[in-house]
Amino acid sequence: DLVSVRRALLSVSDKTGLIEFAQALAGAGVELVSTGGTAKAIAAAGIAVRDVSELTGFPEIMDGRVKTLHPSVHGALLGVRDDPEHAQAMREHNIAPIDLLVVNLYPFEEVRRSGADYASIVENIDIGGPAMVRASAKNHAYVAVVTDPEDYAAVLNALEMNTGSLSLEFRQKLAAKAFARTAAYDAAISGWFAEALDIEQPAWRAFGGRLESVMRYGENPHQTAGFYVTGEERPGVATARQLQGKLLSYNNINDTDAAFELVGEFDPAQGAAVAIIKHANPCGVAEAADLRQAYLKALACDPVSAFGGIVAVNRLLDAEAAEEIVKTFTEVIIAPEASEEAQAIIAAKKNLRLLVTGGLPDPRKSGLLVKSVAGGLLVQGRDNAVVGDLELKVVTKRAPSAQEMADLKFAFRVAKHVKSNAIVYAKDLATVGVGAGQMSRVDSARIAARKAQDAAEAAGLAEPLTKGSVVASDAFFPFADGLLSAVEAGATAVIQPGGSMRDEDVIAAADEHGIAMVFTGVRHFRH
Ligand code: 93A
Repeated sequence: DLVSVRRALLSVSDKTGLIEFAQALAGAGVELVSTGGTAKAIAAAGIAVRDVSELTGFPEIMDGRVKTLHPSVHGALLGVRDDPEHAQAMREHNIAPIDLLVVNLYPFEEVRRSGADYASIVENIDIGGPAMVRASAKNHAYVAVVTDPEDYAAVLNALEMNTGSLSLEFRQKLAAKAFARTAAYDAAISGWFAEALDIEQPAWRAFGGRLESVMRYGENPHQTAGFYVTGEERPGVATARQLQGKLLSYNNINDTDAAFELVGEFDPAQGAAVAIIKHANPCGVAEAADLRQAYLKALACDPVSAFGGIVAVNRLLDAEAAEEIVKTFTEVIIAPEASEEAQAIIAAKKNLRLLVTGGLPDPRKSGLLVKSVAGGLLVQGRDNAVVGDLELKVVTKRAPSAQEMADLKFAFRVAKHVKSNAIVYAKDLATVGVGAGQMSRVDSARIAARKAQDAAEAAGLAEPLTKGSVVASDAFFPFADGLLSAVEAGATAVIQPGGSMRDEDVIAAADEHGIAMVFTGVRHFRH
């Protein structure tokens, strides 16, 4: 079952880890053959490498469109070594077998995402790469094919364990991965055509979507993942243009969506809004006169959690805001647009992804939310209730002041985007404490208050930021305890749906403490 690796052909666009890998292969006595750019990179590192043109006796032509598409290459990859006729053909045509193929393809997906022009996207459709990958994967009985730099270490490890050979089981796994890669690659190409030509091809559709990309992994590294786009014309992560940075991961896409849907709640004509998201929950949201101020206010809510977060803004990203954002390690920035100066500032952070959407999503628009359960799919309409459209009912003796009312609406808008049970403290149009995802509402209230306390201590403030704040709850307080916890934290006004059997108790507790409370009549569960 073992194949002894004597000759390798390397042809890679993504040159990550290439030199180390080539060095180790050469060190193990493997003869290296390579295409133009790859050969150049290997030779520049002082490693012996032969150009594929030497093998084919044919130069690379047509700007590299034809470089490996040659019988000497494909015969070397496809020949059945044990078949006397194949062996005879190889001898007759002077075809030296290739035992290891290392290829990653022209970066079609990245180029497409970067918003390149039609001709550049077409030029990045790799033909020779997939042909070699498929040939080697088909002939895995004799050839090993590596399509992911992440696998270089495992290949070297396997070579060392088997003294220069690779097992059938290992080659089979590599072949399966290779075909998954070419399938995803072609799906991306056909998907691009569908979009460019505005045609629908039902055969690609699954759950009303089309496979946009296959990610390296899902929520965790041991899970596989793909990204389907539905074609819904909603400015957001699925339709955004990525101006820079690595490809988005599964979690990045999920969090970026949460971030942008949240800032979509804030009308840019009314104010600049910023949301910072971690694990799909906001750890800071604020509205201000400009984005820089809004970002600083949002960041102050929970600067510890903001590290490695996703930042969404509701206006053109300007240089002043970009300048502040890059001071904290951030994974993704998503904005309707970004100024040239802002782009230049962000360009200094190579890995930071910048996405521009061309607009904001309409929070009132209907749409579908899909979630899977064992053996089924749950489908519901998007939560498109907006607090500004609701009839708010003051239920306490004291009515909120104008400032409290503005903060209450702000907090309820944010609470809609926080995993239940959601408690959001806000002050001066900025969150000061967010409690998310707890099984009891009172725990969410306590966590939000404690986070506000932590933020105050970190900022060297004498008082917790919840002092004189307002609080929003995504669903009714079933008992007075949640409300009392908010009172204890220093909140002066409350917004919640109402509708509990014990509303009277909760209202009485509010009145007793001089709290102003409004009912929205609408709940914002989010799980
Ligand atoms: O333009 S191609 O479709 N024609 C080919 O014959 C060919 N052979 C390899 N693209 C081809 N490749 C691709 O070139 C590989 O898949 C790899 O992505 C890239 C490596 O080129 P270089 O070594 O010049 O950087």
